[in-house]
Amino acid sequence: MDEREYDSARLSQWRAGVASGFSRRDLARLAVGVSAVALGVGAAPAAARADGPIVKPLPPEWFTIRGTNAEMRWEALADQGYLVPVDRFFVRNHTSTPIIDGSTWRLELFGSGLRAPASLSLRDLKRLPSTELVSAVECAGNGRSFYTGQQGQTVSGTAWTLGAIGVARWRGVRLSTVLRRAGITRDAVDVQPEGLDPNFVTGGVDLGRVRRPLPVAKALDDVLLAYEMNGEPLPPDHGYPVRVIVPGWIGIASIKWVGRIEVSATPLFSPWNTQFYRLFGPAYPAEGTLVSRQVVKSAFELPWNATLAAGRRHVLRGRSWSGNGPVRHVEVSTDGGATWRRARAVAGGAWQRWEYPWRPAAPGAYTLRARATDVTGASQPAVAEFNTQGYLFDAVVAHPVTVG
Ligand SMILES: Nc1nc2c(c(=O)[nH]1)N[C@H]1C(S)=C(S)[C@@H](COP(=O)(O)O)O[C@H]1N2
Ligand SMILES: [Mo]
Repeated sequence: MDEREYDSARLSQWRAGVASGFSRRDLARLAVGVSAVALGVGAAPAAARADGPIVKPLPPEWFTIRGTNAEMRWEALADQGYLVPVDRFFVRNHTSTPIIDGSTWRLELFGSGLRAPASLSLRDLKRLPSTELVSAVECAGNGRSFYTGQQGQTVSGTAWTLGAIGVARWRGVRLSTVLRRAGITRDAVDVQPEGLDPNFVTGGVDLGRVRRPLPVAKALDDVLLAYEMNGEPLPPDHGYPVRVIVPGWIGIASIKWVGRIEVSATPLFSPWNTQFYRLFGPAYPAEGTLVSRQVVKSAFELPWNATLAAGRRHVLRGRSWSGNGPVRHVEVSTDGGATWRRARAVAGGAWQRWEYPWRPAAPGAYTLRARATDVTGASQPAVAEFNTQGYLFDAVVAHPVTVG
């Protein structure tokens, strides 16, 4: 499947009025903030609310709070294994974590791309053949603050550093299994999961439930309806009782607290594929470019401005990852990007762990850089291409440390 073709075909159908969901007029209204938009969001069961936006404890040594979100500090992974434990996993909430009763929860499937509507309980879902998958969930805005911090550019959105990513083991049922049993038709084109969290209201406009369409080819490929994370039932903040996991794609595709899935024979639109999660800017067409797949990134398992002893051998550790598949190699520079040497690969898969021995001779200020190349040959440039909403920051990040 060619994602660019998919997007441009849908855009022309949208202009021609063939698509359903979020209209061009809605987008125009949203852009000028005139009035509330009726989105035709159906009745979904009300969910109880927690006190704050996030339920789990957020100790400051592991997390930085950013509005309704919590970013993982990279030093929180320094003494950890391959997976990110639930207690350290970042949280990205458009509003707040809903408290859902798994015994009354149902997944409703409907739309013009199904032979008939279907409804499943959690027990029904758990009776279907299950599968396990180690996959990253990463926000499209991960690294956004470096557009400003490294490139001096102004972008909108949460000022994440590099901690809006986590890798976990997810267990659940393939979305394809559920769609086939529900009778997906041959003319289905889009599949849109929708969350049970509160409606997202921004700029005085109620955008309805968090939702974003997936092309049917991806939905039938490797997408999971997950009910377990690292061997435990999904925790409330990460989507209890069931969330979508879309390997390789930006975090917004992996809808949490999924309650309804629309399967459509006509293209679907939501604010999350028309306004948000599109690349706008001088390098992009006026209608923007849809974001689906993640880019290549690297991070050191060190605090920002870490202090390291001079004249001693240190082992710098880090992780690199890409939405295109495995990382092929990682290079590290400790001299401001002048010279690069290969890091030692430790363990690969959803992300690549690596280490690099370093003996800094003289005290002073240094910047550490890591640059990964993935299986497709995609690598990390010195400068990321600007887009107004600061998505997909793939440039090499200069990590400052003090040698004392
Ligand atoms: N229903 C719902 N699903 C959602 C979101 C949300 O706010 N509501 N946030 C999305 C975004 S933007 C990201 S990056 C991931 C974050 O997943 P996590 O909080 O489990 O780390 O969830 C996605 N799924
Ligand atoms: Mo996100």
